[in-house]
Amino acid sequence: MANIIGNDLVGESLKRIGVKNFFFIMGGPINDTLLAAMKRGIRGIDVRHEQAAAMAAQAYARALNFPGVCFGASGPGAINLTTGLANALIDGVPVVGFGGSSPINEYGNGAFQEIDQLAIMKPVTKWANRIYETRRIPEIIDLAFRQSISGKPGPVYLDLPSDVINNTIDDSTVVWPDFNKTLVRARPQGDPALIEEALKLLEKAQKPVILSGSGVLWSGAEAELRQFVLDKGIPIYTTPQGRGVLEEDHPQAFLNARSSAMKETDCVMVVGTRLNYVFGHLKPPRISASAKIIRIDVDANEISGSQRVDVAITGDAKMVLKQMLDGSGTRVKAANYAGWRGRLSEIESLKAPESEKAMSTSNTPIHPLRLCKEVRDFIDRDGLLVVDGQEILNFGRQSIPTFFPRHRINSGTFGTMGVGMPFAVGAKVARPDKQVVLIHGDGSFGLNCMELDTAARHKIPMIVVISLNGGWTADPKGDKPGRNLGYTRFDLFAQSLGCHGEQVDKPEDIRPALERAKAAIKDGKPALVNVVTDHTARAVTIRFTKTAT
Ligand SMILES: Cc1ncc(C[n+]2csc(CCOP(=O)(O)OP(=O)(O)O)c2C)c(N)n1
Ligand SMILES: [Mg+2]
Repeated sequence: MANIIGNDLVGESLKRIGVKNFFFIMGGPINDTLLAAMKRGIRGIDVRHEQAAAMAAQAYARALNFPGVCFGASGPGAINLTTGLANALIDGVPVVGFGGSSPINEYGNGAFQEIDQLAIMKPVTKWANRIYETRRIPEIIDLAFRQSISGKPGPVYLDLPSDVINNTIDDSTVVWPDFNKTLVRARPQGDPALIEEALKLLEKAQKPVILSGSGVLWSGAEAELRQFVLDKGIPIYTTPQGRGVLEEDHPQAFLNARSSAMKETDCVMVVGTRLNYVFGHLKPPRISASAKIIRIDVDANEISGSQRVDVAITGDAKMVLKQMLDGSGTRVKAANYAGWRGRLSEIESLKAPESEKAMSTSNTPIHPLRLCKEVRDFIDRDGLLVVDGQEILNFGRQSIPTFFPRHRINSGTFGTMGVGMPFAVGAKVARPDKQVVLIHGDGSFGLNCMELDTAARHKIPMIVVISLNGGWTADPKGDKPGRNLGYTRFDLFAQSLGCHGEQVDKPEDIRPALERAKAAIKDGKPALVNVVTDHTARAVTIRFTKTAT
């Protein structure tokens, strides 16, 4: 029999689960908890705002398909996690957030930083709980990680009251789960009868498309989906979060024909994605009213009665795609859709040169699309690209391709500005072997720009490219409230943090500046290139929603 303190139970649990990194800001009562994890070899990255800790954890999870971990101190520290956790909830990303909190035995007596953190966290997480008994710390941490990845993934929160984590107990009373099994994913198969119905619809179809999302990546089903797409010759379009399943320069990637494909298709197979405004809820005129709809989702609740659906398969994407591959034989074959691919290929070859032309302007101030072209031609094929902002996000989405899954990390349907810097930090910590490039709007950069300091202190080298259009969004008419921010010298700000920093005004100077940035990050510090762009350039994109900014 020996004694053990609650903090060590937290550190030991994280280690046994396989956590290698976490993001945090120090403070009571979690300092000893953080130390307990760090002394077990887990890297703690102290950030400059807790929202950034949660966002970095989200990007880390997306890059590795492993839950990201973040900590906030009690009261305001924990509450600051909420924006990042909410963003992870809307994006369906497994993040495990911990918050120190005031002691249970003083509840209601006005303890330091006392507030009902659990109540605040419940609506912004998939699951939130408080640990009341020291001996149950490992058991409940195991449950938290399981909750984060099971079914549709999402963020979870655990409240760590100071008296629970600072309590010393007899270690023989501790409940130890088998942490080797914590992150084993459940893989429900689809109902074979429904698989058959889905295959029959595809067999009858002449112009099928596959729409997929990040659910495919969480399931690890990218190889099965790629095989299905190529074997069966079915065009695929993904959500911004699910990009890279098929390399976007593949002859069967008809990116520029997206809206025509959606309008003309007669059968849509939706795999691992919600049907929200990104796909126009599959309503006409985006998708024809007569098209047949197949849904494959691990979460039956996602296939709600109000959505269009002909065959609804609840199951894990990897398993269901395997079942479909096994069951389809030669019934569903690429030759059936040769005409359809030909049509989309024609549209592609007409439209691709138009996009290239729009990206090749040489005006000053620089058009954001020209900036995107320079980054596109510069970034490693297997580099991770993070983008944040509005105009620049839209321009970037249309113009810079993705070649591998988990290599494109943006704010999703929650549209959270400020994710860029923390996402880039999380992505680089997850994949230190890869080049990480972040394109950031100047306004959104301001929200978490101190994460450049985090990156500098922790030697997390990345290239940050700012689209400096002097404020929030484009403003061709000059009529938006609070839009103008001026032309901040973010290059000098970067230099003041010990980073490489440069400002660029002319299009031809972008590439050489990016090359110098690439050379400069070799010593482990980040680099920032501040590019003055045209404040009147408004991204024309499919109108997603009724509101516009
Ligand atoms: C946290 C948050 N605050 C405010 C908004 C509203 N908003 C949406 S786009 C945008 C402007 C982004 O400007 P910038 O980052 O400079 O990129 P640009 O559009 O200029 O390229 C704002 C403020 C938001 N989506 N998220
Ligand atoms: Mg801007």
